[in-house]
Amino acid sequence: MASIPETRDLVKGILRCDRTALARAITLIESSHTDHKDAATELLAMLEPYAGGAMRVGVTGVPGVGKSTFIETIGLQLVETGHRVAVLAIDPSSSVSGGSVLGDKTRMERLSALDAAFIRPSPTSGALGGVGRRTYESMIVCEAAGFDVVLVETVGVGQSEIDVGGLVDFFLVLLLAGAGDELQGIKRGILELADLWIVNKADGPQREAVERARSEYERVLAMYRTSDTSGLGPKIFSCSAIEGTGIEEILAELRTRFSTLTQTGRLEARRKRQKVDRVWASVEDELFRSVRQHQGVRQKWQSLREDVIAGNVNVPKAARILLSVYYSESPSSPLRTNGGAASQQEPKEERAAEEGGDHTDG
Ligand SMILES: Nc1nc2c(ncn2[C@@H]2O[C@H](COP(=O)(O)OP(=O)(O)OP(=O)(O)O)[C@@H](O)[C@H]2O)c(=O)[nH]1
Ligand SMILES: [Mg+2]
Repeated sequence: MASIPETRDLVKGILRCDRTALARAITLIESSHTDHKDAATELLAMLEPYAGGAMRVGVTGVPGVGKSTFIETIGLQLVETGHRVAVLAIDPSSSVSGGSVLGDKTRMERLSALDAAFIRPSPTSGALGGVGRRTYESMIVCEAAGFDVVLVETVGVGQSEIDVGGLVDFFLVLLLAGAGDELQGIKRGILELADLWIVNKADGPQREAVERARSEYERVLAMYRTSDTSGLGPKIFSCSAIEGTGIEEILAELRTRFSTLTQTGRLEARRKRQKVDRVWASVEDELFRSVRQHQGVRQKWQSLREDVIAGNVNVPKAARILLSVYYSESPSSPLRTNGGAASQQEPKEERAAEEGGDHTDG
């Protein structure tokens, strides 16, 4: 799997949109095996020139709000109008809805049956971080395979949707009626990140409640709204993902926004910033994984854990002990080549400077 000729074959397969090659590539990306990571890095380098052509849309919301149904409905409409649609569904290990990965696939039966669609559920169970990295890299693969819309489904209960917000061009939050203004446990930060707020299940006896909720959300949104003339500020919609009502308007809005973003150069600027962020997110990921898997750290942790629980060692001390084991027993670690604290100072400052210019978009 790791050899260059094999990677070349994989690239050829992906460019032909061969399903087996696509699936193999994403499996490679999801693997935490060091050899696989090298191969994945090589693969992405070859695919990147062909990527970047899709409209990237993140869809989040509490379990059961209708994300998969919504994605299938807009996916079908997009395919009908000539698009090729890839769906990446992230299932956080902490998901309350347990086992929804399989459910997602079966719930998107109609979409997954189409040649112009590709659906890939990505379990995060047991993985150490990396949701953002894997999703970003899988997105590149899908784009290279010619999909011009990538929809990312993620449950709005944890960190993953915030990571995903930094990967996509648009971020949609699905909401339910009747949950009052407590915003259904969704973090305020997510709502502020969102481009479209969509109250779903506007059908049957709930239709009126949805319209009431929509006005309620309009009021909430008015509190955040700044003077925005670009048409890119957050907006509220309602729809029935099951019946397909309200979907046209949402798609029209996405198309308008996408062309505004493209024509004004904001899309390119946004993606450049995301790319820069991805580098640091990958470093963070890689370091975290490396520390967690480090033999000496794992050994130390066995006894240290008990000391922390018993109150003999406090939290910051315990963290420092683990890190000192990691640094002292990682002679080949690039972290040590420039020596200790001074080498870490620089990137930190650099990062702060980059972050400063980063949230002005949208
Ligand atoms: N009445 C009504 N029900 C809907 C609508 N959209 C989804 N549902 C139903 O709500 C339930 C959950 O839908 P999903 O699309 O699986 O929701 P989800 O947000 O993807 O759920 P998780 O992936 O488990 O977080 C299913 O029984 C759907 O049939 C809608 O527009 N109207
Ligand atoms: Mg779902």
